[in-house]
Amino acid sequence: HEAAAGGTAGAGPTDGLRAGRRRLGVGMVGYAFMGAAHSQGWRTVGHVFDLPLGARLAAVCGRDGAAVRAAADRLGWAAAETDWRALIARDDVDVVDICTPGDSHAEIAIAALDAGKHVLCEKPLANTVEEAEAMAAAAERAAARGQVAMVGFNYRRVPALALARRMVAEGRLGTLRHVRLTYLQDWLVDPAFPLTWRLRKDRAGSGALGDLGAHIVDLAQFLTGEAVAGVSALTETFVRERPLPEASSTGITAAGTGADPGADPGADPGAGARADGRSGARSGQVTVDDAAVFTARFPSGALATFEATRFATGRKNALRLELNGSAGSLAFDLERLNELSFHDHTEPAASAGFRRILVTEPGHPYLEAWWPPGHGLGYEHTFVHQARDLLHAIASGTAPAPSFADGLSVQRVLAAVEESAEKNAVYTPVSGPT
Ligand code: SOE
Repeated sequence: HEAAAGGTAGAGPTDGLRAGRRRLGVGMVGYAFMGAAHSQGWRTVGHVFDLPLGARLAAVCGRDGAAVRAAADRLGWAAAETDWRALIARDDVDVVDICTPGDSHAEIAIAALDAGKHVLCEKPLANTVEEAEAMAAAAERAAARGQVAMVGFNYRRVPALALARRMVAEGRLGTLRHVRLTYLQDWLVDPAFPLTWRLRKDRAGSGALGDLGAHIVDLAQFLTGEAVAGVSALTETFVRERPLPEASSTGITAAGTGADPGADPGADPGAGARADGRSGARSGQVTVDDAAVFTARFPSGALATFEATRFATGRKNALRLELNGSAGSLAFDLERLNELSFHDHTEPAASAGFRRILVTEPGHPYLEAWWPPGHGLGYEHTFVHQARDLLHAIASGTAPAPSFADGLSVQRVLAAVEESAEKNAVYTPVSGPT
């Protein structure tokens, strides 16, 4: 499956790959929001980092021939395919990058691994624990053959969060007591927002829980180095019926801006679709949660709280977290992603307090290759870092992080949250004498 060596004169756009190093062919399935973000990562990685292996954007795949060809031109892919099986079978594809809704992750990932390809799969890993288990088993079999399978929890690659992990591992926070994470967005507040794939359980697995909650569960486990041991949850669907989407509607936009991986032309109405007698407009049932809140316990005894919602007006992509330990605390907000707040509790109380670390120094994770201090990175850089880490894992033959096993562990937490919410063990305050 080897593609042209890097640095060959006349072999297309050049990047920093040293002569003689191999360039892997990437084949990507899905091409809207996540596909665009991943494309940016693959296009850029070799121009920024000194890599043991390069990447070539070999082919992109989607069902609509004209649309996928346009996407290939726009995003920089050498070829377009309309059948993911044909993409996997290509000799010039070494890595299969899955950017589709969750209902196709398992089938594509397992087929790609069985065909000898490395795999990068968007989060959440799957729609069910059973699918995630099958994927993790396929990844384990493939690892024995030297293949790598990684799940796309890209926020691990925000430099400030990689630094937070380093500080926790170094013991800068002492014994962790509280782990507090929220992931807040507001794009579903309008009840006229259409019933796109992200609102359908058969396509997305769950709602805010799998879309946003998966990120914060992964981050909590990544930052603490511990697996969630038990959860207690509430979920709610605030708007239970929505208009059916137009052909151009996508996952998080009402009309086709091309900004989402789930561009879903010809989406079928889904369960519960009906004709509205008054307007003639058709609507359907929302079959996922709009919000999930849950508490959790870590084996060390630390307590955690999580909140995931698409109904937090004014919050666009507010992934916020705070860790409190016996020796200090860390706080982070994705809407200010170059900053990490740190309180060192070992300092004299008179001068201690939260201070802002500007995470743009060359000694900070991933920053050695970017701009001078203070110039800052953004959302898209996390996908460049993801591509970098995957290429390093392939080159060194080491297990990638987050692995499919990590994705499965998140999936199990999501399933436990759903089970807890269904059982609805809510205790009513007992009234007594006033
Ligand atoms: C939409 O809610 C979304 O694009 C998620 O699907 C992504 O995983 C998250 O990073 C940003 O928001």
